[in-house]
Amino acid sequence: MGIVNVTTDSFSDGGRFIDVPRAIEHGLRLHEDGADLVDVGGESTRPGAARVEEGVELARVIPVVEALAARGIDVSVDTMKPAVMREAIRAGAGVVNDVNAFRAEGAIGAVAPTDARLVVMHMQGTPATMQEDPRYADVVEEVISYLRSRIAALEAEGVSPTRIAIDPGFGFGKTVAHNKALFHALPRLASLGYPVVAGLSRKKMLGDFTGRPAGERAAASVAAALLAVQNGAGIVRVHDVRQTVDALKTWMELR
Ligand code: PMM
Repeated sequence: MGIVNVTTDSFSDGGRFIDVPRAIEHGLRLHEDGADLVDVGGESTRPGAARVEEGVELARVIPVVEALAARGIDVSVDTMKPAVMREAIRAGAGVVNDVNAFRAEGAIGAVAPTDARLVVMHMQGTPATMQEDPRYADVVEEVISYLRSRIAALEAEGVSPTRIAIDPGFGFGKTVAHNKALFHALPRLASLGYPVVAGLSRKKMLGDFTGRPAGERAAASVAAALLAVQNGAGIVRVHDVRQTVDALKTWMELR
Protein backbone atom coordinates (compact mmCIF):
# COMPACT_ATOMS: atom_id res chain seq x y z
CA MET A 1 0.00 0.00 0.00
CA GLY A 2 1.60 3.26 -1.18
CA ILE A 3 0.81 6.50 0.62
CA VAL A 4 -0.49 9.72 -0.93
CA ASN A 5 -1.11 12.37 1.72
CA VAL A 6 -3.05 15.32 0.30
CA THR A 7 -2.42 17.40 3.40
CA THR A 8 -0.30 20.33 4.50
CA ASP A 9 1.04 18.82 7.72
CA SER A 10 1.66 15.08 7.46
CA PHE A 11 4.80 14.41 9.46
CA SER A 12 6.72 12.67 6.73
CA ASP A 13 5.90 14.42 3.47
CA GLY A 14 4.04 17.44 4.82
CA GLY A 15 3.07 19.98 2.24
CA ARG A 16 4.67 18.26 -0.70
CA PHE A 17 1.50 16.87 -2.25
CA ILE A 18 -1.13 19.37 -1.30
CA ASP A 19 -2.17 20.20 -4.83
CA VAL A 20 -4.39 17.74 -6.58
CA PRO A 21 -2.45 17.28 -9.86
CA ARG A 22 0.74 16.55 -7.96
CA ALA A 23 -1.05 14.11 -5.68
CA ILE A 24 -2.40 12.27 -8.74
CA GLU A 25 1.05 12.20 -10.29
CA HIS A 26 2.50 10.85 -7.06
CA GLY A 27 -0.18 8.13 -6.89
CA LEU A 28 0.56 7.09 -10.48
CA ARG A 29 4.25 6.89 -9.64
CA LEU A 30 3.59 4.68 -6.61
CA HIS A 31 1.47 2.38 -8.78
CA GLU A 32 4.25 2.16 -11.40
CA ASP A 33 6.72 1.46 -8.59
CA GLY A 34 4.70 -1.63 -7.68
CA ALA A 35 2.08 -0.59 -5.13
CA ASP A 36 -0.96 -2.90 -5.35
CA LEU A 37 -3.00 -0.31 -3.50
CA VAL A 38 -2.69 3.48 -3.32
CA ASP A 39 -3.93 5.01 -0.04
CA VAL A 40 -5.20 8.60 -0.42
CA GLY A 41 -5.69 10.73 2.70
CA GLY A 42 -6.72 14.36 3.17
CA GLU A 43 -6.56 14.68 6.95
CA SER A 44 -3.26 14.28 8.76
CA THR A 45 -3.35 11.94 11.75
CA ARG A 46 0.11 12.85 12.99
CA PRO A 47 0.35 13.37 16.75
CA GLY A 48 -1.09 16.80 17.59
CA ALA A 49 -2.71 17.25 14.16
CA ALA A 50 -5.82 19.43 13.92
CA ARG A 51 -9.05 18.14 12.39
CA VAL A 52 -9.89 19.11 8.82
CA GLU A 53 -13.33 20.35 7.72
CA GLU A 54 -15.35 17.82 5.76
CA GLY A 55 -15.58 20.10 2.70
CA VAL A 56 -11.82 20.64 2.65
CA GLU A 57 -11.14 16.92 2.97
CA LEU A 58 -13.60 16.09 0.18
CA ALA A 59 -12.00 18.67 -2.12
CA ARG A 60 -8.55 17.24 -1.48
CA VAL A 61 -9.34 13.57 -1.70
CA ILE A 62 -12.16 12.94 -4.17
CA PRO A 63 -10.48 14.23 -7.37
CA VAL A 64 -7.40 12.16 -6.55
CA VAL A 65 -9.41 9.00 -5.86
CA GLU A 66 -11.41 9.54 -9.05
CA ALA A 67 -8.36 10.08 -11.28
CA LEU A 68 -6.44 7.09 -9.93
CA ALA A 69 -9.45 4.75 -9.95
CA ALA A 70 -10.25 5.80 -13.55
CA ARG A 71 -6.83 4.45 -14.51
CA GLY A 72 -7.68 1.07 -13.02
CA ILE A 73 -5.66 1.55 -9.85
CA ASP A 74 -6.93 -0.08 -6.66
CA VAL A 75 -7.47 2.96 -4.43
CA SER A 76 -7.88 3.12 -0.70
CA VAL A 77 -9.23 6.21 1.08
CA ASP A 78 -7.72 7.07 4.48
CA THR A 79 -10.51 8.86 6.34
CA MET A 80 -12.54 8.88 9.56
CA LYS A 81 -15.53 10.73 8.01
CA PRO A 82 -18.64 8.92 6.75
CA ALA A 83 -19.27 11.53 4.01
CA VAL A 84 -15.75 11.12 2.67
CA MET A 85 -16.12 7.32 2.79
CA ARG A 86 -19.36 7.49 0.79
CA GLU A 87 -18.06 9.93 -1.82
CA ALA A 88 -14.75 8.10 -2.21
CA ILE A 89 -16.49 4.77 -2.79
CA ARG A 90 -18.72 6.49 -5.36
CA ALA A 91 -15.56 7.90 -6.99
CA GLY A 92 -14.10 4.40 -7.30
CA ALA A 93 -12.23 3.64 -4.07
CA GLY A 94 -12.15 -0.10 -3.36
CA VAL A 95 -10.89 0.17 0.21
CA VAL A 96 -11.75 2.38 3.19
CA ASN A 97 -8.88 2.73 5.67
CA ASP A 98 -10.17 4.20 8.94
CA VAL A 99 -7.69 4.87 11.77
CA ASN A 100 -10.79 5.41 13.93
CA ALA A 101 -12.09 1.89 13.16
CA PHE A 102 -15.51 3.09 11.95
CA ARG A 103 -16.46 4.53 15.35
CA ALA A 104 -17.76 7.86 13.97
CA GLU A 105 -21.52 8.10 13.90
CA GLY A 106 -22.69 6.88 10.50
CA ALA A 107 -19.35 5.33 9.52
CA ILE A 108 -20.55 1.72 9.57
CA GLY A 109 -23.72 2.76 7.75
CA ALA A 110 -21.59 4.42 5.05
CA VAL A 111 -19.60 1.29 4.27
CA ALA A 112 -21.78 -1.69 5.22
CA PRO A 113 -24.11 -1.60 2.18
CA THR A 114 -21.18 -1.31 -0.26
CA ASP A 115 -18.63 -3.96 -1.18
CA ALA A 116 -15.60 -1.87 -0.19
CA ARG A 117 -12.86 -3.67 1.72
CA LEU A 118 -12.16 -2.15 5.12
CA VAL A 119 -9.05 -1.53 7.21
CA VAL A 120 -9.89 -1.48 10.92
CA MET A 121 -7.10 0.16 12.95
CA HIS A 122 -6.47 0.45 16.67
CA MET A 123 -5.88 3.91 18.14
CA GLN A 124 -5.84 4.95 21.80
CA GLY A 125 -7.27 8.48 22.18
CA THR A 126 -7.33 10.92 19.27
CA PRO A 127 -4.50 12.23 17.10
CA ALA A 128 -4.60 15.55 18.99
CA THR A 129 -3.54 13.97 22.30
CA MET A 130 -2.75 10.30 21.71
CA GLN A 131 1.03 10.51 22.26
CA GLU A 132 0.82 12.51 25.50
CA ASP A 133 0.73 9.59 27.92
CA PRO A 134 -0.32 6.29 26.34
CA ARG A 135 -0.95 3.56 28.93
CA TYR A 136 -2.05 -0.06 28.78
CA ALA A 137 -2.18 -2.88 31.31
CA ASP A 138 -1.40 -5.29 28.45
CA VAL A 139 -1.07 -3.58 25.09
CA VAL A 140 -1.35 -6.73 22.96
CA GLU A 141 -4.46 -8.03 24.76
CA GLU A 142 -6.12 -4.61 24.67
CA VAL A 143 -5.42 -4.04 20.98
CA ILE A 144 -6.72 -7.51 20.10
CA SER A 145 -9.87 -7.12 22.15
CA TYR A 146 -10.53 -3.68 20.64
CA LEU A 147 -10.07 -5.02 17.10
CA ARG A 148 -12.38 -7.96 17.87
CA SER A 149 -15.07 -5.61 19.16
CA ARG A 150 -14.84 -3.35 16.08
CA ILE A 151 -14.97 -6.41 13.80
CA ALA A 152 -18.07 -7.59 15.70
CA ALA A 153 -19.71 -4.18 15.26
CA LEU A 154 -19.08 -4.29 11.50
CA GLU A 155 -20.19 -7.89 11.10
CA ALA A 156 -23.36 -7.16 13.07
CA GLU A 157 -24.27 -4.64 10.37
CA GLY A 158 -23.80 -7.23 7.64
CA VAL A 159 -20.15 -6.70 6.67
CA SER A 160 -18.66 -9.98 5.48
CA PRO A 161 -15.46 -10.98 7.32
CA THR A 162 -13.79 -11.39 3.92
CA ARG A 163 -13.94 -7.58 3.51
CA ILE A 164 -12.01 -6.84 6.71
CA ALA A 165 -8.30 -6.28 7.41
CA ILE A 166 -6.89 -5.29 10.81
CA ASP A 167 -4.07 -2.96 11.85
CA PRO A 168 -2.49 -2.54 15.33
CA GLY A 169 -1.92 1.17 14.59
CA PHE A 170 1.78 1.65 15.24
CA GLY A 171 2.38 5.06 16.85
CA PHE A 172 -1.32 5.76 17.49
CA GLY A 173 -1.29 6.20 21.27
CA LYS A 174 1.76 3.98 21.77
CA THR A 175 5.23 4.31 23.23
CA VAL A 176 8.20 2.61 21.57
CA ALA A 177 7.79 -0.27 24.05
CA HIS A 178 4.11 -0.64 23.06
CA ASN A 179 5.03 -0.58 19.36
CA LYS A 180 7.68 -3.26 19.92
CA ALA A 181 5.29 -5.50 21.84
CA LEU A 182 2.73 -5.20 19.03
CA PHE A 183 5.37 -5.81 16.39
CA HIS A 184 6.37 -9.04 18.11
CA ALA A 185 2.68 -9.96 18.33
CA LEU A 186 2.14 -9.70 14.54
CA PRO A 187 2.01 -13.51 14.19
CA ARG A 188 -0.73 -13.59 16.82
CA LEU A 189 -2.65 -10.82 15.10
CA ALA A 190 -2.36 -12.71 11.81
CA SER A 191 -3.73 -15.83 13.51
CA LEU A 192 -7.04 -14.00 14.09
CA GLY A 193 -7.74 -14.80 10.44
CA TYR A 194 -7.89 -11.30 8.92
CA PRO A 195 -5.13 -9.82 6.75
CA VAL A 196 -2.87 -7.63 8.90
CA VAL A 197 -1.85 -4.15 7.77
CA ALA A 198 1.37 -2.68 9.23
CA GLY A 199 2.18 1.03 8.98
CA LEU A 200 5.67 1.85 10.22
CA SER A 201 6.98 3.88 7.31
CA ARG A 202 9.07 6.90 8.38
CA LYS A 203 7.45 6.91 11.82
CA LYS A 204 9.02 8.50 14.89
CA MET A 205 10.07 5.17 16.38
CA LEU A 206 12.37 4.65 13.39
CA GLY A 207 13.82 8.10 14.08
CA ASP A 208 14.45 7.01 17.68
CA PHE A 209 16.29 3.90 16.45
CA THR A 210 18.40 5.66 13.81
CA GLY A 211 18.65 9.29 14.89
CA ARG A 212 17.37 10.33 11.44
CA PRO A 213 14.66 12.86 10.47
CA ALA A 214 11.51 11.65 8.65
CA GLY A 215 12.92 12.27 5.16
CA GLU A 216 15.94 10.03 5.86
CA ARG A 217 14.17 6.98 7.24
CA ALA A 218 13.78 5.00 3.99
CA ALA A 219 16.28 2.26 4.92
CA ALA A 220 14.79 1.87 8.39
CA SER A 221 11.30 1.82 6.86
CA VAL A 222 12.23 -0.89 4.36
CA ALA A 223 13.75 -3.00 7.15
CA ALA A 224 10.61 -2.56 9.26
CA ALA A 225 8.32 -3.44 6.33
CA LEU A 226 10.32 -6.57 5.48
CA LEU A 227 10.31 -7.75 9.08
CA ALA A 228 6.60 -7.00 9.37
CA VAL A 229 5.87 -9.22 6.36
CA GLN A 230 8.11 -11.95 7.77
CA ASN A 231 6.09 -11.70 10.98
CA GLY A 232 2.77 -12.16 9.21
CA ALA A 233 1.68 -8.75 7.89
CA GLY A 234 -0.14 -9.12 4.58
CA ILE A 235 -0.15 -5.43 3.65
CA VAL A 236 2.53 -2.84 4.43
CA ARG A 237 1.61 0.85 4.23
CA VAL A 238 4.72 2.64 2.94
CA HIS A 239 6.02 5.85 1.39
CA ASP A 240 9.07 4.28 -0.29
CA VAL A 241 7.26 1.84 -2.55
CA ARG A 242 10.01 1.11 -5.04
CA GLN A 243 12.58 0.26 -2.38
CA THR A 244 10.09 -1.80 -0.37
CA VAL A 245 8.99 -3.80 -3.43
CA ASP A 246 12.63 -4.53 -4.33
CA ALA A 247 13.36 -5.68 -0.78
CA LEU A 248 10.28 -7.94 -0.70
CA LYS A 249 11.07 -9.44 -4.13
CA THR A 250 14.62 -10.19 -3.02
CA TRP A 251 13.47 -11.76 0.22
CA MET A 252 10.95 -13.95 -1.61
CA GLU A 253 13.69 -15.26 -3.91
CA LEU A 254 16.25 -15.93 -1.20
CA ARG A 255 14.22 -17.09 1.78
N1 PMM B 1 -0.59 5.68 9.75
C1 PMM B 1 -0.85 6.94 9.36
C2 PMM B 1 -2.02 7.24 8.64
N2 PMM B 1 -2.89 6.26 8.31
N3 PMM B 1 -3.53 4.00 8.34
C3 PMM B 1 -3.28 2.74 8.72
N4 PMM B 1 -4.16 1.75 8.39
N5 PMM B 1 -2.18 2.39 9.44
C4 PMM B 1 -1.25 3.32 9.82
O1 PMM B 1 -0.27 2.96 10.50
C5 PMM B 1 -1.47 4.69 9.43
C6 PMM B 1 -2.64 4.99 8.68
C7 PMM B 1 0.11 8.05 9.71
O2 PMM B 1 1.18 8.12 8.83
P1 PMM B 1 1.29 9.19 7.58
O3 PMM B 1 1.12 10.57 8.18
O4 PMM B 1 2.63 8.96 6.98
O5 PMM B 1 0.21 8.89 6.59
